[in-house]
Amino acid sequence: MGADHARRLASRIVEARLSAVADPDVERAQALADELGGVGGPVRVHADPLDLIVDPEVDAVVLASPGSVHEEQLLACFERGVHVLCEKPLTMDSASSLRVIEAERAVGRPLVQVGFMRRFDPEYTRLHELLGSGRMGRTLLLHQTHRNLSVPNPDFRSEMIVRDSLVHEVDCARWLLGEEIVSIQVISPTPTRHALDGVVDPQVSIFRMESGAVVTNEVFVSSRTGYEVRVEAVGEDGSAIIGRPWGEMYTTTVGPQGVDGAAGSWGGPIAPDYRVRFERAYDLEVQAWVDATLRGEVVGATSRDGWLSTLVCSAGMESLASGRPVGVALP
Ligand code: ISE
Repeated sequence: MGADHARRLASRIVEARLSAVADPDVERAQALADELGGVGGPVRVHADPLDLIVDPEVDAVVLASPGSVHEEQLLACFERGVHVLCEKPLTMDSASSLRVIEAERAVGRPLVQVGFMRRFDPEYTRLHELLGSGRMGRTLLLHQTHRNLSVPNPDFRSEMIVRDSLVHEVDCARWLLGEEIVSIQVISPTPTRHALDGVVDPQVSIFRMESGAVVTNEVFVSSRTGYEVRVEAVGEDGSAIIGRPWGEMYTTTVGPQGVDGAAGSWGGPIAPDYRVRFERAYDLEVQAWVDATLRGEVVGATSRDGWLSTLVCSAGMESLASGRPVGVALP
């Protein structure tokens, strides 16, 4: 994801220049710097992200590191008072997210945007506007589907589905409905034979919202079909679906060898991963971050949104273990 954002910053985002990259694997960072250095001027290379954060050439930082190191890196960004786009999850638990929020407040101005890129996806923003307009009446239900092709990490664990994947659905439910999640239940169907040993995949979870609305979520990260993310919203006066794999255009092909009378079929490719499916959303997200940073503002999901999603995911992990609904201790 870091390389993806670096390429985006170097070539597609206006009013920004990629000045440095950091990776403990310095050879990898150097190869990226060599690739992108020609595009917008030299790119400095650091092995330690904390050195990048204090590099005088750096005015703003994108963190695409694992969530477990976000707290330390965010605090270093606050020390320098630089804006930061931090990939989700903000941190791994509520206590560390709260420490981040307090440190940001101590700086005296908001600095963090959390990388919930779906808030910038054109289909999601249309659905957000529609639900907010009230044209479908009150929203009663959301059905969210989130499938990944496969899991690249041999150390993958069931909790990562909650913390790294379901966290998007948590943010979308809160943002689309404009209210908080009050309880979560994670149900474990029979795991696919393609899941790693001991991994609960797929998972179905149910959110209860403050208004009484219910959100159902399927997260299936070894689906083997591709990257599929969609939502159906059901209101009192209508329903709406986004993220259909066939998008805006529905195409058909003739039947086998064009035989007269044989029914045709429809179909097309499915995106292999989020970098492809949400490419436009990421571009819009990073451009909005750069524009807001230049104005000294923050757009999109804030550190508070990051904290609240972490809080829901912690309850989700408790429910994953027990199978029972767990209340979210909202402040
Ligand atoms: C990954 O970290 C993401 O953020 C993707 O959007 C999600 O689909 C995937 O499951 C996560 O592992």
